[in-house]
Amino acid sequence: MIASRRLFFALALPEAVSQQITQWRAEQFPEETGRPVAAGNLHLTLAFLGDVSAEKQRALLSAAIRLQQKSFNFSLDDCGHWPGSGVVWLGMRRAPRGLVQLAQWLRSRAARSGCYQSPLPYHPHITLFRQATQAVALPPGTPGWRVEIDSFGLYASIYQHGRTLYELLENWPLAPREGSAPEDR
Ligand code: 3AM
Repeated sequence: MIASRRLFFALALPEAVSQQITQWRAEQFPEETGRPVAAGNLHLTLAFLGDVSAEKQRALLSAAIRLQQKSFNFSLDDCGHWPGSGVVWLGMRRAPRGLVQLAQWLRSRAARSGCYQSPLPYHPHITLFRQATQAVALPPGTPGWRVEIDSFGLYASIYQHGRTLYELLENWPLAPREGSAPEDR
């Protein structure tokens, strides 16, 4: 039997930003909002793959290594609540083209490998709380953290001793941006 793992492609946040986000979250949201995601688990999902066999994982790895995509940056200047899925999230008003292209490419590659992809439009976000099913008073704004992204990774989601851990399996660099102007791409 081929072992399968629950996998997803995602962007990691710089540790300093994750710490600032969790501090801001603790100041802005009451404890009863939901189950907070641990600072080390904050991430932005690009494509969820589900349970993937070792064989399919190999095919996805070799496809990802061929991907050519430039680095990009974004501001985390938006925040919202999806009561249906119980998620309070941090996101961006305007997603850079590089991010949307990267996610679309990975999602379509995943679909071709037989990984079901939700038909809902892709909304890049970082989950702050889960199980937030009651009304949430959202803060009037966010500090708008600016994040520079120069790599993406493949992660395994592992549920162990009542906790979810994300293990980075592989990380791929994105190509440097032309020039040094801090513009979105
Ligand atoms: O980035 P977020 O937190 O929105 O909710 C899971 C998490 O997304 C999502 O994959 C990310 C890493 O676990 N996820 C879990 N099960 C899923 C499913 N069946 C799923 N996304 C889509 N379909």
